[in-house]
Order: sequence, then structure tokens, then C-alpha cells
Amino acid sequence: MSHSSLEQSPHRRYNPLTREWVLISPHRTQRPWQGTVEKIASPSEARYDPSCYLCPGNERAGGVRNPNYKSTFTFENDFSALLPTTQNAEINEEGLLVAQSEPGLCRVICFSPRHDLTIPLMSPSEIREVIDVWSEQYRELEKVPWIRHIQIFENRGALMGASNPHPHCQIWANATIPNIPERELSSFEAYTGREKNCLLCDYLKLELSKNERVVCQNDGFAVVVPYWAVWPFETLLLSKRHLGAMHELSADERELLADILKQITIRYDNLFETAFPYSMGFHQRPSDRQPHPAFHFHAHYYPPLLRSATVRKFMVGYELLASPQRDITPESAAERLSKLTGIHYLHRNGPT
Ligand code: H2U
Ligand code: ZN
Repeated sequence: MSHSSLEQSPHRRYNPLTREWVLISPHRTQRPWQGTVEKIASPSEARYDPSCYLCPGNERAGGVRNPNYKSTFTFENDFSALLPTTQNAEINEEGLLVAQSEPGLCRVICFSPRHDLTIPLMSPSEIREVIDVWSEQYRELEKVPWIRHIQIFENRGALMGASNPHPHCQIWANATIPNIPERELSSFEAYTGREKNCLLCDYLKLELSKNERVVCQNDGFAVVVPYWAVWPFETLLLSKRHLGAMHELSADERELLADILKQITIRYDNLFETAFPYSMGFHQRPSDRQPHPAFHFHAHYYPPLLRSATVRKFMVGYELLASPQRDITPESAAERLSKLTGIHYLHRNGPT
């Protein structure tokens, strides 16, 4: 079947990273919506919030007081999901009741002392400072002998479970490689074994030559709505150079990463003129002291909003039981995102 005849009819697409299929139903975008209507919190206007547990000088839930930090601030999560002191233990009853202890470390990184700044509103040099902290954290955590995977992720907006609007992200570092990075790693390795090339280098080349799903790019990075996207405005951020982890980026590439992070998040905010909610995270090669040459550094953005700031996608029914599904095509999502201006809607009359 040709691409054009596929566009209007139900079809499934293959995700080569997870080796799973997604169902695309483009004809369903016209259906009426009488379901939940979301209320998205407007961006905070206060530079400092006395009740925020992440603002400089304030007390956190555990009673510790934050320093008067001036740029970024990293601390051990007071409610860590993983603990470094977890003792080794294993259960295996007939291969059916199987469990293993899982030691780990959880940290929180505040991006800025300002309560009201988020990545799209920060300056490139402020974002660059965050990138340097992400790299340093990876370097520091990969020296811990039992750590094999480091996940940096950001939940933005209450809709995605963020507990606080103060700009921040989390790091969870643990002793085993979790499900999704493990799946991706084996896909990278299988592809390189077969094609003698990198899966995402080849994919990026294809996307840049077709230019149907590219949202934005610079000399170091490109953001595409992947061919197999599940979430309405899901994107994949790819480094143009083949590398496995953020600390391998040159100084120039770090500037370019700051630029592309700003570009994509400005477009997200401009889409519905709101503080666009998403979960995003970087996939870096496992930190298990193996080289993993097939792994390609990238980031995923998973935003839940569908057709407006008030209608979101839910993963229910068929998606929980059978396969993920989407209505608007990745091509139309990419077209809408790429046509948006690169100036944040709150900065139209000049930065605040
Ligand atoms: P989220 O907004 O993505 O939930 O991240 C905030 C994290 O901050 C969350 O994991 C931690 C929570 O455990 N936290 C502290 O470590 N100290 C506090 O005083 C409150 C929240
Ligand atoms: Zn704050």
C-alpha cells in the first residue's frame, strides 16, 4: 500500500525501538467529545512562592531547608522510590512468584531559583546550566559500582503528575536496566547487527530527507513526531551525531541542545497557548560500564493533550487490553507543531 492511501484509512505502524505496533485511526478525529474537560493551571506569575518546597530558602516536607541557590539545585529526594541501602534478596517460587530487591538513588534537580520559569521561558544559557548538571549527575552516578541505569525525567503540569509548578526534574538511578531502555537497547543491538549501522542514525536520515514529520532542528539535533507516535503530540529528540550519553556532547552541542529544548517546548506552549503538560526524559546508554556502541542518545516527549487545552488522551479500553491507538496522524501533528512560531506566546510583547 502507498503512503497516501494509508493516510485516510485505519492502519498500524511499527515502532522499531520497542518492536510494538500502534493502531492509527485517522477517520475518528471528527467524533464528538462529551467526556472529561481538563483544567490546565495557568503558568505561575510569582517569582517566589513562600509555600513552595522547591523555592530557595524554603523548608521542604522532610524539614530540611533549601539553600539560597542562585542557578540550579540538586538534592536527594526526601521520598525516594529507591533506596541505596536496600539489602540483596530474591524470591522465586516455581517461576511464578518472582521478585528481586532493587537498590537505587533518587534525586530532584531544580532548574532555576525562579518559581515561574520553565524551560521554554528560560534563556539558552540558563538551560545550558541545567544540561551541565544533567551531565555531571550522570558522570557522578555512573561511578557508583552497582548503578546500571540513570533515568532523567521531567513531569510538567499537574495533569502529568508534577507535584509542583516550580521548574524541576527527577533522576532515578538503579541497579537494573528498566523495561523500556532494555527493550530499546536490544532493538539498537539487533538493528546494528543486521544493518551494520545505527537504528536512529538511519531513521533520522530518512526523516530529514522526507521532511514530513520534522518539527524543528538545528545543526546538532532534530525533533520529529515519530512515525509510530502514540501520544497526540509525542516527539522524539535525536542528536545528529551518534553518541550514547549527554556528557559526550561537545560545548557547541550543549548550546545546540539548549536551543532545541527551548524550540520544542515553546512550540508545545504555543499550540494551545497554555503551559503544555508532558512527561519527558532522556534515554542514555546504560551506565553499567559496558560501551554499548549501538545505543543512540535521544529524548522522548509524551504530552497527553489531544485537540485543545481541555481535551486529553486517555489510555483505556483497547489500549490497556490490546494495543495503543491514535486518531490524528503523526504527519498532521508534526505539521501543526512545525508551523507554530518560535516566540513564546507570553513573550510576544518582549520577555518579562
Ligand atoms: P514531581 O513533581 O515530578 O512529582 O517531582 C517532585 C519530587 O520532589 C517528588 O518525587 C520530591 C517528591 O518526592 N519532594 C521532595 O523530595 N521533598 C519535598 O519536600 C517535597 C517533594
Ligand atoms: Zn518555587
